Amino acid sequence: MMKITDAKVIVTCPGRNFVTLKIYTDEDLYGIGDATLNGREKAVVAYLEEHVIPCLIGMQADRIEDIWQYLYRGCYWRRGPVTMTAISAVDMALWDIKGKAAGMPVYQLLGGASRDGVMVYGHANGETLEETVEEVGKYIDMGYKAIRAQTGIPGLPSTYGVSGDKMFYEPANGALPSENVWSTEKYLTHAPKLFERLRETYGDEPHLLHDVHHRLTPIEAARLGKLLEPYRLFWMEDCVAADNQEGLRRVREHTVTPLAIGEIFNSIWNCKTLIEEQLIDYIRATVVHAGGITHLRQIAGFAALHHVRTGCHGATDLSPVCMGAALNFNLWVPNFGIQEYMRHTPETDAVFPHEYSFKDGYLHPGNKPGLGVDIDEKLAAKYPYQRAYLPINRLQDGTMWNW
Ligand code: GCO
Ligand code: MG
Repeated sequence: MMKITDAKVIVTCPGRNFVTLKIYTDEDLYGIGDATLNGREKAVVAYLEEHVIPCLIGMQADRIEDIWQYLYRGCYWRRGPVTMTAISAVDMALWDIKGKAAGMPVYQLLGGASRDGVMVYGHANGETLEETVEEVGKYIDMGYKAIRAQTGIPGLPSTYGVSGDKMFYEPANGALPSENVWSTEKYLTHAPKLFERLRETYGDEPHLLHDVHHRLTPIEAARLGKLLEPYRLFWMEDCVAADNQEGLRRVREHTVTPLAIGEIFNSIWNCKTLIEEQLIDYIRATVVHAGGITHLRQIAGFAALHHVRTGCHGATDLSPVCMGAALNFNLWVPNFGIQEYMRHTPETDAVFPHEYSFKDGYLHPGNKPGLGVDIDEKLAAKYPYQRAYLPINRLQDGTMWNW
């Protein structure tokens, strides 16, 4: 019987903040889990240190399901991003331990590989249409089969998805939130031109994706979906804010552009209607924010019954530990769709040595027991926490809007 003897939280900022939970056992095995919640990191640190770790000590490390239920049902206050990120971190660390104890990568424990590799999409962006088209070409040259494209909008000084650093896009860029300005009218006339150019330039083959980042109303999103139909997107992401799940029904009634949503969801209860009414095509919930492998597996199983496939969030603010967990999950999950892969900086990769590797548009988790990711604590200690916020967004008249 393997007991949890200790656990600690490691915060490091090799260019951006990452929170990692490390759980120790009496059998000389430890496991790690990602606990990063962009811009709200310290809330999860406190939640883990003050309210979770004291309960874990002495528990049986192999009882992943029971510990999940203990932390979810047992705290009375269910769900929410902070709680669910903390639960996810524990869950990931325990799967890591179970894999190490079994001498197997976690995808083997889940049921084994369903595919040879995990198709990923990269991020191309530019200030202008020309620049964005060129950036997409660079991803095609690197071997990507799927590329997300975002472009600047004439008349708006900055917008979501466009950054100076092309490879390592990082929006959490200020010790206080920076401000973007938004115009739905300008965006709706400009965005379709990008995809027209991309199909003209690169033909039918590459999968093209686009992220609206929660900015439209359902009827506006429906219009965009229709305008994009000739360019056959792989998906249109977060076209509306899904606080109201029924909003997607309006979009669905009007367009056959595939819909993806869910990077900010933290449980099945955020997407139950979306899935069972088949209002979406891809669910973006991911390991670190949606309850770990244990809960994501349930969401994916429910999605599989309703023709919805997975498309896990994989931005730079999810640490390599989450990527390792997501890749083990993706290699197994029957209804896999795609995995987002925004590369980490070399500094981050050095702090989190990992087994996963990229080849010809696919990632593979590797075959090391557990999640296949570790943390170099000495190196991590060289990068202390730095407060950083995501931007906020205002309409041109100053009204607060969704970023
Ligand atoms: C994506 C996301 C990110 C988020 C970021 C917030 O599709 O990758 O929208 O760019 O904005 O993860 O923390
Ligand atoms: Mg997104």
